[in-house]
Amino acid sequence: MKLNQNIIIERLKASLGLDIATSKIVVVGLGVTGFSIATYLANLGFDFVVADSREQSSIISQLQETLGNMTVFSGAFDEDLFSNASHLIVSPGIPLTEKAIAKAVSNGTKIIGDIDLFACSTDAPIVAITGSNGKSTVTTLLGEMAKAAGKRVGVGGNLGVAALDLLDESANLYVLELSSFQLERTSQLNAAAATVLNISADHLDRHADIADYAVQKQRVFIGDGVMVINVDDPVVLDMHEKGRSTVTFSIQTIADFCIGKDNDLEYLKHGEKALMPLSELPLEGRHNAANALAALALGAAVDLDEQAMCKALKAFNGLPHRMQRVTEIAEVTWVNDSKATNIGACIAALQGYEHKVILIAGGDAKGADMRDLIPTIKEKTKAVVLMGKDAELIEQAINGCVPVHNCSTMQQAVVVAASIATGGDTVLLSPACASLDQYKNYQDRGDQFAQAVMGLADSNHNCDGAASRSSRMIV
Ligand code: UMA
Ligand code: ADP
Repeated sequence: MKLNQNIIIERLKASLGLDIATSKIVVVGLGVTGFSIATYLANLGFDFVVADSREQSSIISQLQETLGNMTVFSGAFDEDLFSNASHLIVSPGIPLTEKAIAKAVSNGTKIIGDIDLFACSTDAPIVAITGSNGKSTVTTLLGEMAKAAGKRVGVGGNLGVAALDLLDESANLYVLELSSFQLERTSQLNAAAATVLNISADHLDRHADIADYAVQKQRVFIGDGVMVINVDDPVVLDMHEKGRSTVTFSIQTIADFCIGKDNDLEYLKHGEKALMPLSELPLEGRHNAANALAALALGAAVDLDEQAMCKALKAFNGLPHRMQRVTEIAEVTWVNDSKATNIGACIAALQGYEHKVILIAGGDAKGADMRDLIPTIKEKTKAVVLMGKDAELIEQAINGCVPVHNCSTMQQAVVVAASIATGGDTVLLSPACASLDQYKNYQDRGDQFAQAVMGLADSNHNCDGAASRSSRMIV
């Protein structure tokens, strides 16, 4: 449900001080979010200008084609422009410590984000999902559950489609994935149900420390909606506010949504009720059982039908680049977990294996302490192949506890991993780092991995017919 324009305009004024007649607004950043903000403001009749630090961009002409001739400042941010504004609506990728923004704040300019605008523009319930890992999986899964339960649901946010682009009069539920960057500039979110899935070190190049990162994540609970709490994570458990309506989930202990055993068979349970056998969950790994329970708990908090949710769960095969089996060549399984852009995701991936794997890791560590990986690397890997900007940092942390091989390209890393692997092994790309030092994004990194692996499959096919018979394409 999208509200009528006059109501939205009134709410923006009452909640955010955005006055259609007097506010001086600068939309800062013109990517997916900036474009959605500009379109939203223009449709409501607000005057505003846009600033983007890139000198030239096709998105500027695209914006002007869509919305008519509007003022876009490109190049270094103008301190006077920002300080003279009443409001800066800042895209998540732009740090609030940016000099021109910090100066404007000290002059009394207000900072808001797209999620604030979104929250003022609908009365439909919002489910808000954040955490260090699992956000996209849980958001997509819950979207599927909502559809199965007959909801007209808008699914997006950090997942890809900007929240404001989801606004639709016919929607009766929104499921939003929210990042710490979005949350740090949000004050109006009053989600019907919200969760912080887990906290592990990430984005420490943008946040002062892990405590600050967790505080920004905690903002997902602003308001009085249902708190969905992962009782297995002590940092998350600490966020619980007494007196708030709460649903808990756990893969380790008893909770509202948890795992129970009956005749040696494990079940996903709601209270005493067995919902479905864990074995019917198509997603691999214990962490995905936690994701399934989180989605069930969030769905229950907004009254989705349980049977419909379980049906969606059984049909959900996961997202690409997350623990995705690429292929098997000569009895070696190759797995693409390129979306593991932090330590927590890499640890979860490794812990899902009962045997030792060959790990391909490295990239931009974003300020994280790589020593946190070591106990799991010791326990779960037989060798580590390293590449990317912070390879040396990881090698120092590993300190010889398992064999390390250094490579400069993915192609090389795959060839080296193949030379170490023997029948029955798994080679896992789970980098524990962001990809931007060497790739366009994590998808590009995952695609290059899959391509290099398929190249091996081809050469295997060309030189060994017998080996090719055991080479099975799974993607
Ligand atoms: N820009 C500047 N100066 C800067 C940095 C950026 O002018 O110093 C400009 C860029 O030139 C560009 C615009 O700002 O024009 C980009 O804005 P943005 O980086 O906020 O990116 P968007 O395209 O608006 O995409 C954002 C999210 N990106 C980030 O948070 C970095 C997308 O999440 C999200 O899907 C989208 O909004 C819709 O909500 C991506 C992401 O990587 C997937 N998120 C991080 C993550 O998941 O780890 C948080
Ligand atoms: P996000 O959107 O938070 O980055 P994704 O669902 O895209 O989360 O998964 C990102 C990475 O984290 C993948 O490598 C995935 O295997 C791993 N992962 C997913 N869920 C969890 C979880 N609950 N705990 C730890 N790691 C997880």
